[in-house]
Amino acid sequence: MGKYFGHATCVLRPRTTQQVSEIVKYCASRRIGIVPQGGNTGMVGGSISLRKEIVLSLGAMSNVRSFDPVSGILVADAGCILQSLSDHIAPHKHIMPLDLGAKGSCQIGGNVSTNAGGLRLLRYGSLHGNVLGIEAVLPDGTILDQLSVLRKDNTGYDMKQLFIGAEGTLGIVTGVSIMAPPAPQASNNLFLALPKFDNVLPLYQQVKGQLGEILSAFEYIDRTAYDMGVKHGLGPILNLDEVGDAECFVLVETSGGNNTHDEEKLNILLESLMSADESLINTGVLSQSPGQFENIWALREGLTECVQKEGKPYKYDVSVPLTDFQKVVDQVRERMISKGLYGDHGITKVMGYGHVGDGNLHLNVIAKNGYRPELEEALEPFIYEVVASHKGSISAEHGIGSMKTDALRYSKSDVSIQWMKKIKQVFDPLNIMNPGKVLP
Ligand code: FAD
Ligand code: 2HG
Ligand code: ZN
Repeated sequence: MGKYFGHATCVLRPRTTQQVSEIVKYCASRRIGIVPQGGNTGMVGGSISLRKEIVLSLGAMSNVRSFDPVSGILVADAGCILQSLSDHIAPHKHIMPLDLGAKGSCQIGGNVSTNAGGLRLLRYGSLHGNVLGIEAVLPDGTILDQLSVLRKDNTGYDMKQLFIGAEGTLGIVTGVSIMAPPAPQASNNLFLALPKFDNVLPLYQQVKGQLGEILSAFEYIDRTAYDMGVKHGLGPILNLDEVGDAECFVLVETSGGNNTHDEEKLNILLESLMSADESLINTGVLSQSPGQFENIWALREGLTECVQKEGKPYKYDVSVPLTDFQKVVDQVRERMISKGLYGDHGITKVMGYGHVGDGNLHLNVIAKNGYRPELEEALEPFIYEVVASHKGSISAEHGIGSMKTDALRYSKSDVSIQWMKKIKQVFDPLNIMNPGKVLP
């Protein structure tokens, strides 16, 4: 993003958990701050050194420790890249329970530490359910071995849950045990253009009703984001004449056990949508080949990169009720217009895309000519206040990092923050683990 700049003077790349433990012991004895770093793809400035803390990069810890094709349980070093884990288990007909655009660079330890959501959450649920165990090095250097391969383990406090989404503030995750689901026999996708945003909710209801158990993703792209994607070489998925003045688009994916059955369901869905008297869609296309399936996904997954090409993005990853998705985007655009900050001298685009099925909106506000303090001041805390007024969350899946520490209070009560601080104090009394992140 060109927004966060690290100040580390030293990067260490341990190869074993034992080495991580020795480094942490050394740092604890001298009160040296440590920033754990995975693939460095996080979006909230969590993996950078704010005040010359050392960076501890997990990239050299990239061994798969075991995979059981019967249970689907995978145990891997934290530094394994998500895509390489997918490739490792693909021949055994399993997939990772999470998938995201950053899969070629992000690491499983980073995914767990940010509690990454992504494109498969609708189907397989969050990492809080899929991670069976972790191995971590605690802030005094002790190795916590909770690398369980058990589905059921009800023996008191479930400490691994604290590390899922802790963003490196409680210790360094060195190993992960995770449940990988069987690969679906058939995957298909459908891309739909909708005349207006108000149709998204009824469409979601209809899609859920007709596709039932095979529905695996329901993703949203507004018109501004779609046009930007096309401009930068993605798609176009649909014929422009048929798209007409569509306000937004939806990507529906199915993953099931029988291609004929799934295709039939999708065809019936598309037909019923097209032939309805007051159709919820302008047009739509059902992928006809693996290439087209990939193209449709490439448009959705490529938006983040296009945003970078378009200018400097202010990124907001929020949870709001589905009905309020577009309202939030429009409110922000109107504010920038009313403040005279919209146009080539300031903000050139305000757009929304995201995981509708999970109520997660990615609001991206683009400054063509670079970040400027007056732009940020107009956006924050305004956006956080809007989100709080919709009883939403200021971070749906990207975390808090260094970007949102002051905004935490919009989504967590004083009591919650107090207890989070107490937990931090118990684990890391010297405050050497990723200082300045998550907690205000
Ligand atoms: P980093 O960026 O290196 O670190 C992230 C945080 O975790 C930091 O606070 C760091 O200190 C900590 N950390 C990293 N490794 C460890 C470890 N081993 N132990 C302790 N702490 C650690 N996120 C989503 O949720 N859903 C998406 O769909 C999604 N799509 C993305 C698409 C793109 C193109 C990009 C660039 C990012 C996307 N993200 C998404 C952001 C997401 O948070 C990261 O991609 C990913 O989960 C972070 O992994 P990483 O290995 O890069 O971690
Ligand atoms: C996604 O869903 C990622 O594509 C990135 O979480 C979101 O670019 C973004 O704002
Ligand atoms: Zn996302």
